Amino acid sequence: MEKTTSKLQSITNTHPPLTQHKITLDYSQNPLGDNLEFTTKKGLFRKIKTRLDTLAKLPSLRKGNAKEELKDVLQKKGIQRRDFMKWAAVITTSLGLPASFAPLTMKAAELADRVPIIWLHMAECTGCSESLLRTEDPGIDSIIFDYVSMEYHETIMAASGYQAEKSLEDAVKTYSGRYIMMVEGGIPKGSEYFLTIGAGARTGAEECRHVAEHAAAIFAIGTCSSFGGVQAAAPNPTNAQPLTEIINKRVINVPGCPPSEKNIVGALIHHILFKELPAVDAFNRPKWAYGHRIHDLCERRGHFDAGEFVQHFGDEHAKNGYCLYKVGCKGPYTFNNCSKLRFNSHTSWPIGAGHGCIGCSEPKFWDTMSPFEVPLGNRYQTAFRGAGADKTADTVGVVLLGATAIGIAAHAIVSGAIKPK
Ligand code: FSX
Ligand code: SF4
Ligand code: F3S
Repeated sequence: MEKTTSKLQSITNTHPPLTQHKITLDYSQNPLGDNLEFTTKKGLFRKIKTRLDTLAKLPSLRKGNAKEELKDVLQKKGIQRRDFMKWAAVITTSLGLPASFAPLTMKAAELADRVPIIWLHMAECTGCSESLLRTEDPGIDSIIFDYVSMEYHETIMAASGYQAEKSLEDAVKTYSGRYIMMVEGGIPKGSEYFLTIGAGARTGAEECRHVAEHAAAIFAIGTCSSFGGVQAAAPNPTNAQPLTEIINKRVINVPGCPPSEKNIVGALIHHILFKELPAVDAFNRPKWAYGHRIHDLCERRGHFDAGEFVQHFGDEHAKNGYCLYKVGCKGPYTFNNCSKLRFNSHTSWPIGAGHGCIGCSEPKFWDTMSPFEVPLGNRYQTAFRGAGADKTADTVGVVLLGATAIGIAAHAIVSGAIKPK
């Protein structure tokens, strides 16, 4: 005891009280230079503002009503400034930025017409574009995608045939090194001619390689271009592959079948704010959008924890909004932000509508997560000597413990599945 006291005394004698320490940050002495400044809120704000000021000096690239600013476009559609501010607050916090940065997000949206976009369609259903382009009651996300400088997008452009190919070439040449490339759909590799596009019958892979060569940033929009998707499902007759297997440049994946409009627009706003690529997970998905499991923020999570499950679609428990795990929900294995942001201007989402998550933002989900209305647990070797999460839930006996066991098994599967590349 005596020894301890004397040791403590010697520490307090040699170290002045903490309150006497003055912490100063001298950026000129900092070996990380700008990086440390970047980590402070003020420094980050300054950095983004400088980036936006530079963009603001560039002319709008929109054709036609080029002088019409976003605020006028929103007003015409009956969207109030207050709604735009609310939208900006949601995007800002989703991107992991302080709420006080919302004015910067609004500015970034207003400058979206300074950034040219080339959007390519490969083998897919166009649901990813549809996620944004709904014409009935378009939300702010849809309007922003209408406002950007979309230089090439086969679904919405008027040109066709050779004229369309010329538009693509013109856009690549004019905006070389500046445009964002967004790709929707899986891409046949090897026998590339399973997918040919346009009057010149160029293969999808050729088109991707050509456009990627001059792109400033590349986004795979949807699970098909991110991971192969439905056409890459077994037996994958066309050898469809994700974009990363076709080109040799860094790709940010924005999966989902389809991805939500918020994740597509968020990816664009992040690029406008930072010009840099976002922090990503092991599957190159932005952490701001795919950092949590569906299960973590699900509105039915309380029922899961209480062991209250829908046993069959249409039963009393379904009417009571119980957890959908036993009718196949894959929310515990799926990383996405649907439970927080929902779809269609925040109106609903799969689990809200009464069906389990099918794991649509995960690699190979058509093969690994199906049959979609059957729980996954029994088909995986888990921490419970291969008994499977569902069997465990049924046999443990204590309802709460059963639910917890599913949670543990789900964690085990997820952490086993996610390995850095
Ligand atoms: Fe795939 Fe996009 Fe699924 Fe469809 O086109 S992600 S099939 S919703 O829409 O690529
Ligand atoms: Fe929600 Fe599905 Fe998790 Fe149940 S299992 S809490 S429905 S995500
Ligand atoms: Fe897809 Fe599941 Fe969201 S099915 S849309 S990741 S709730």
